[in-house]
Formats: sequence, C-alpha cells, structure tokens
Amino acid sequence: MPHEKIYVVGHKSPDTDSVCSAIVYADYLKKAKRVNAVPVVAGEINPETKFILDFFKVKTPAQLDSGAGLSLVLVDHNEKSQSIDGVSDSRIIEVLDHHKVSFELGHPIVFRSEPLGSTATLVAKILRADKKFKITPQTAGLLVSAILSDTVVFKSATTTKEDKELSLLLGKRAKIKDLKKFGIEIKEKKASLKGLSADQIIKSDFKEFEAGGKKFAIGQIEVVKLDEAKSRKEELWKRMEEIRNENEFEFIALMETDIIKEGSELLVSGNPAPVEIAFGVKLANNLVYLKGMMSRKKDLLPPLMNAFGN
Ligand SMILES: [Mn+2]
Repeated sequence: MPHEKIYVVGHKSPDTDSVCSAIVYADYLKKAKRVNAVPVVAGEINPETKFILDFFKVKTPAQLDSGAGLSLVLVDHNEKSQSIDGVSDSRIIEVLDHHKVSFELGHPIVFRSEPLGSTATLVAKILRADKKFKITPQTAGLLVSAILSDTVVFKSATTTKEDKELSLLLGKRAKIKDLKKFGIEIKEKKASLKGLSADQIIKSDFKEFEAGGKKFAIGQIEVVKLDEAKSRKEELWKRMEEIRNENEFEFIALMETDIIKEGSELLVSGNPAPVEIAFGVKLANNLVYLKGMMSRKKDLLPPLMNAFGN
C-alpha cells in the first residue's frame, strides 16, 4: 500500500466510542479507500474498552504520545484541548464527531459531525452507505458496543432513533442476543472504582472547556451505586482542588452518574456559581444530586455554558 501513514485517533482519556470508532474507521479506510491508516490511542484504555476488545478478540491499538508532524484523522472530538499532544503541529485531514463544533483550520478538510448518540453510529452509517463494504461480525460488535457505551444503554438524552435502529442491526450481525443485558455488562466493567487512585478516577473521562475566556473541566464516572464514590468524596475533592490550582480552572466538576438510578451527583471544586445558576440549586458540602442528569454533553454542558456568562 503506497502513500503516507494516516493515524486515526480519538481524544485523550479514551473511552470505548473513541477507541472502537478509531479501530473500525481505520480498517474501513484501509480496505475500502486503500489508505495506509492505523488506529492509535492518545491515552491508556479503560477497563470497559479492554473488556470489549478482549470479547471480540481485537488487538489494543498502540498508544501515541504526540501527533506532531503526523497526518491525523480525529474521531469523537474536535476541540484541540481534548486532542493528542502536538496536534497543532500535525496535519489534520479529517474529523468524525458527534459533539458541539469548536474547530477551526486554515484549509478545507472532510468534517463530518452529526447529533448522534455516538461517533460509532456515524461510522456505521458511512460503512453501510458503501454498498461494496462488508461489515464483519467483529466490526459490528465493536460498533454496537460503542453505541451502547456512549448512550449508556440508550438511557442518555443524546440517544437518537438511528442509534437504536443501527444497534439492532449491528447486534444481530455480531450475534449478541440481549443488547440491554450486554450493555449493562459492559458498563459494569467501568463502574468499579476499586483499585483506582483519586487521580485516575477524576481523569478517567476528563474534558476541558472554555467559556468567556475562562477554563473549566468536567470529569465523568459511571457507577451502578453511588456509595463507593461517596465514601471517597474527601479524597476526590482534595485531588480536584490540586488539579484546579495547577491548571487555573475556574472550577472542576466530577459528574458521578448512577446508570441504574438515572441521575448524577456533582462534586464541585472552585467557583460553584455556574452550577448553582445553571440548575437553580445550592451545593451542600460541594455536592449536589441532579435527577435525570445522564449526559455531560446534553444535560450538563448547555445550561452550564449559558450560566457562565452571568
Ligand atoms: Mn462519543
């Protein structure tokens, strides 16, 4: 295969959607487009993703520390602050995403973004639109796992009709009998905080944002019971204070999402005003429970961004 190497990469602190989308899209570029594409990860993969890769017998992509000087396809993000280090010195040739657009580049590229529950849904659409491309059971398994993971088994407000419809087709192809059961099994792999340091918990799915010239960050963990996170609250908050001071964040929120109860506890370090204004609540001991709050992107971020200017 001629031509330069192209690296397909998700965000730092990779989740299942970013890893599986990168693997499948790189495979598609290679087979269908004759592009010398390789999937890589920009950080260590989490236990949930590891379980899925093992389950479908797929090799973990190599970890890349810097994208400087390389040609990149970005999947599952488009904000530079969430990208692999060295992205400013890389050549971005394509973006596939389902998040709010915060992207600017001096030249035209392929930029595909749709308001779907996962990037994997968008990848599945691209693959299915190519009539000559055959989706293997393994590929279908990776894609449906990523959709189940990102939509929290269709419970997240980000879930669309297309996510559900494609999941049914892909699930069948991957020979998964009970999608919901498999989805919960996947989520439980990431739900345990045992053996993780406070730093690892906070950064397991950590994203930085900017509004009104100020930086803030939101981490999210998914649990099947909030007790475990509660018992480590002091330790987590102390570490959040340190991270906030080191990075001059206006505030950091850790979103502890209970996927069974369907709500999130927010632990906040720093200025509580944006959270309190956005949701009309008062924090008690830096903590507040928000019923129905499942998605950082759809439930938490928009009101927060609005409140930030006030
Ligand atoms: Mn995603």
